[in-house]
Amino acid sequence: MKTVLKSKSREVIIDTKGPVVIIGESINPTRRKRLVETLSKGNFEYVLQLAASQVNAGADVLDVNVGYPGVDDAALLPRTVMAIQEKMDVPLCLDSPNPKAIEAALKVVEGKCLINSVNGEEKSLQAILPMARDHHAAVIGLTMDDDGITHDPEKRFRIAEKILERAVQTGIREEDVVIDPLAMAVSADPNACMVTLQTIKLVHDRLGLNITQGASNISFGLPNRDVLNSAHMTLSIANGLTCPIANPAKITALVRATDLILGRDDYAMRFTEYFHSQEAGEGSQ
Ligand code: THG
Repeated sequence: MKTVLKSKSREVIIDTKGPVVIIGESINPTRRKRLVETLSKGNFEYVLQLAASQVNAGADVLDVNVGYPGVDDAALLPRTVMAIQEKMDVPLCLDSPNPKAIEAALKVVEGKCLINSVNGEEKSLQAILPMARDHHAAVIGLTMDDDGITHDPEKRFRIAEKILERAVQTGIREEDVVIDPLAMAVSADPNACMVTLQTIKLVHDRLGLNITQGASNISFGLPNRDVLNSAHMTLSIANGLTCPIANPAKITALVRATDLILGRDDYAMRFTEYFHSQEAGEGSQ
């Protein structure tokens, strides 16, 4: 199954057979106060720097999240999208729980973006799915619903199935639904990663859809986050994860290595090219 995303003139194909597509996570104000400060003043220099450094480090798509207490993201998200696409030719993932912010950003985004996100709640399905259809966007479906977050992989799977059914009924193509099995902090729940890994496998085996996750979520509150994120990333890819939202500066090398091991990188071309590009200093900004 192939999900095609587009910027002004470039196309990124997320294929369930791989190789893995990296969605850069860093345009996100969580612990990045400077991002909100600069954006609120209409200064887009820092966000453009985050965009360029992530692309140089291996991001294929950029997640754009400007949500922060006190920020009107229905106004700020479209302005940020415009600033990024004026300088960069890379598909975007519009990240907001606020349907009004998504709608405003869809009006200005070029190409075919990924909406982040819809979930199984009735009001979310009704607000987001028609927008995705009307703007020919792909959409991430979070496996939670009106009952909240379940810790049973079979139940998360059933929510994924429901989101897919509703999307198709609305007029969205099956390949434009990308499922998020919910990656949560393993410091808070020792079983959190296993539930996510099992959900990935069920969605991969039974629905054959592309799968994303906020991969760095799992290591919140723990030391040595990079090692934990890397171990979880490899296992997730082996189970069917195809387009993680992650920090490319920290994860691209491991993703290239995993694709190579899984037989998705003929003659180690992508693996080798990545190392040469980083040696040449592209990733060091
Ligand atoms: N699913 C979907 N979208 C999501 C998430 C998800 N969007 C937001 C989030 N979760 C994924 N994005 C991030 C962004 C940053 C971090 C984690 C997840 C992060 N930042 C470092 C920190 O907080 O310490 C700071 C900077 C860094 O080291 O790069 O961890 O689950 N669909």
